[in-house]
Amino acid sequence: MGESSRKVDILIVGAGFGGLHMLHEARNRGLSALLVEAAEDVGGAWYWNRYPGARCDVESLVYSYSFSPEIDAEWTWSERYSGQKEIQAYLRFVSERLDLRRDIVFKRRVVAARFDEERSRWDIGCDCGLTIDARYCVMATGPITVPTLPDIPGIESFKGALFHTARWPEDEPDFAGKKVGVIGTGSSGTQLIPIVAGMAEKLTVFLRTPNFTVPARNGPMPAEQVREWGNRRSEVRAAMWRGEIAGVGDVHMPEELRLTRTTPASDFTPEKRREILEARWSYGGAALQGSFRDVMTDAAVNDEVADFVREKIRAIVTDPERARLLTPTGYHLGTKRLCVGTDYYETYNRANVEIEDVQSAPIECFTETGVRVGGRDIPLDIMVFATGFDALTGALGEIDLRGRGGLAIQDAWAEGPRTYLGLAVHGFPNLFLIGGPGSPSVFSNVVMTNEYQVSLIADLIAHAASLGLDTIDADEDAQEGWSEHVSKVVEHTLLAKAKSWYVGANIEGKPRTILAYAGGVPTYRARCDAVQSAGFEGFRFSGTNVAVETPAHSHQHDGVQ
Ligand code: NA7
Repeated sequence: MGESSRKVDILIVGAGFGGLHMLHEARNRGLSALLVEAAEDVGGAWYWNRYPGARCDVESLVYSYSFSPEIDAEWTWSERYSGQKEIQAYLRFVSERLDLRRDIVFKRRVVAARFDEERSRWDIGCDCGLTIDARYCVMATGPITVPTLPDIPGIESFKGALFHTARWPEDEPDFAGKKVGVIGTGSSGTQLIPIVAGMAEKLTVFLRTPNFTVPARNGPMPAEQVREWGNRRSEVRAAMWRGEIAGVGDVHMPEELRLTRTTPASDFTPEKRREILEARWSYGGAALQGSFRDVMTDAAVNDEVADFVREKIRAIVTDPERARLLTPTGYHLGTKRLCVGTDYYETYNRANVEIEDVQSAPIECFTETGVRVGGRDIPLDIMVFATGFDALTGALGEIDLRGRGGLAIQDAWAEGPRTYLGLAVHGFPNLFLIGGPGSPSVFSNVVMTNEYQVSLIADLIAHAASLGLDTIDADEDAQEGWSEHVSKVVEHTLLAKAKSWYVGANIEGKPRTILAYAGGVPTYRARCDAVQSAGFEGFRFSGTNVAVETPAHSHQHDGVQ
């Protein structure tokens, strides 16, 4: 076979955190593996989201791999919350360190994957004609990777430049002396707005729903914290798995403050609660959402935290009308992802920044020279869309993915995604998901849960091999049980009321269902560990009594040139 077709044990889609680790793990387990990536380099979401200000909202010390003590020891983060460039550099470093590139094909997009029932293998097709024949297929396609654009008439007539934050060009656009518009004030818009405001002649923010934004308090990583991390990382990560340290970090938070996240708000006096909120606001980052155990389950507690942020907004934004427009109302804090920013509200005190309230008067259309809002023409040289993603199901929906009987994933998930443990989909044997629907994914430190899923998938494949079987499918009842649990877990939380991408509400026609598992990583892990201890209960193993190919050297693919 030539370069246009490959045969491997395991095909992995996506070179982000999950996919790269899966490739390494597959090789370690003696499987021949190939990774296909649409971009021209590693990084996944961190390759594409290179807009000014793109930064992690989880502390970098814990937004990093733990599976290799060597990598952990050899890499030092320079900031508390790393920027996109540094995170991509880290993934490049890992790729070189583990010699991953030799099994990665870049600039190829998987467009079709069909399960061949007779051979119990996946036939995978890429946009360029490359086909891959693989026993197993792992979709490490990322939970938030497919960008969405609002449907605004006349967009093709606009003579200026258009950018989406998630498809940012390598050559940085020049904002100097330009009139720039931004649509979207979620995490991406919130990070980008202060940076662009500092470069553009004028910035107009087209604001629909104001978000709750907390200050990151980012800064250089203090040397003593790096040293301390070197001694404490295993202990901290174990505490994270037990739920004692939040997935977003809180790594250096004083113990007394950290523990308030496991205590109901009512255990504290109103004065003490205020003190805790102030301390967490000063600590910075999404730690505020974890101030008390019941922030996401008790509306009154949530209101207290939300009111605290609203007060901060009014204290920072000097113009009362702007402060009013920027103050979130009508939904609970955290039901839309809490934004972590730097100088976000302060930016609205700048003379070159305007707010257009597009909730009251939506953008009517693009014109050649800008946009029309409420009958007024607003001139623009550049419009930036920070308008979000078709989250969790978007990436798989773009692939012509077919399981048994030619069933398309879009049909299997017509009423919302159903998975077993977020790992597998009934009727799609030997297909595994990392960070996908029904897993903790975006409700967790996704790097940490991805790592756990990678080892589970590898163990599952090894288990099948030990049985001499080659086909692994999720049992339908087990899948239903898990999917019901995923829905039930949010019933008692405020998340169920969310009108956000967490439930597909940002995409017209997308079924409204909670897309990720909100039961917490300790519960998820306990459930998966129990399943594994019971011989991977809920999975069905079958096949032709052909053991998984285990080549002596991982880089020797069958028939691969
Ligand atoms: P988000 O959080 O989905 O934010 C998208 C923003 O775009 C949000 O403010 C939307 O307002 C706004 N939007 C979308 N369409 C429109 C139209 N037509 N008009 C005005 N405003 C619009 O995406 P992000 O990229 O910021 O963040 C996604 C995740 O990536 C983030 O949570 C991190 O985990 C990384 P809306 O709220 O719908 O009124």
